[in-house]
Amino acid sequence: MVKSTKNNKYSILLPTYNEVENLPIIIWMIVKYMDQSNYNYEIIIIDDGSPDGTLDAAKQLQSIYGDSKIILKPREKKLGLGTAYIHGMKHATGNFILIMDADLSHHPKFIPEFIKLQEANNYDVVSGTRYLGNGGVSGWDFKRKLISRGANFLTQLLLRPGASDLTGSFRLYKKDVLQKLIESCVSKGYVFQMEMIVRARQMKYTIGEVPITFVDRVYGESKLGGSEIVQFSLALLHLFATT
Ligand SMILES: Nc1nc2c(ncn2[C@@H]2O[C@H](COP(=O)(O)OP(=O)(O)OP(=O)(O)O)[C@@H](O)[C@H]2O)c(=O)[nH]1
Ligand SMILES: [Mg+2]
Repeated sequence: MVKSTKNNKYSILLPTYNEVENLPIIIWMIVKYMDQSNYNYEIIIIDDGSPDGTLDAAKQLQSIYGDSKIILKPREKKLGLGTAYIHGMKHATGNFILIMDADLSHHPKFIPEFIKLQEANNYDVVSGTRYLGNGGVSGWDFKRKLISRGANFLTQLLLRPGASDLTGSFRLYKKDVLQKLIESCVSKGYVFQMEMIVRARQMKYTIGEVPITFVDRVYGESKLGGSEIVQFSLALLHLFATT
């Protein structure tokens, strides 16, 4: 029996803030890998009023690839990643949602691996992981590695979520599952990804993992600061106390 995947459609959510250099490359790569595998998909770009002209670049890309492939759902100003996903999901026509960063840290070559693993096991969620098998990070300094490892380690210790990469955001979800997860999540910012996967486990959703190599952004500025670290720790403690 050959399982048909023809009815599946993948909505790829790409939140952008000042990604004008990265956007054309990431779109080109997504199209390349999705077309190669013959998947049915759409790319939804949620730009939050980037001052660098990301939206203009997105419009040009839309005129190249067509408006059934590239969908633009911009917002006036920077409102944060959590709400960007919700906003994008509202307009998604696929039964699966793939979330990834637009800064080339997440390589589109992994998307078909996510999809194949999901199909093989009917997983509710497939998460990219830097902490299993061939996964890893490249271009991070010691401080950033320590923070990421530390956040993962602490969360593993306190919450035992049963997934190896908690702070990553490169993930594939069944759409209805993502909807329920987002509804149940209270945190905003960096910690949101961690809460999503912890809740997924609590709600007894099945999670598959694909080792990914994560490459630090080359263009644009990093936004991870001290306040994010504080927020993460507080949210972790909150989850620990309440779940
Ligand atoms: N729409 C929208 N996108 C955002 C916002 N903040 C970040 N992004 C995008 O979300 C993705 C992840 O953000 P990043 O800035 O790369 O966050 P990070 O990977 O934790 O940190 P660095 O890569 O080191 O900057 C990127 O595609 C950003 O352009 C926002 O407020 N709104
Ligand atoms: Mg990034």
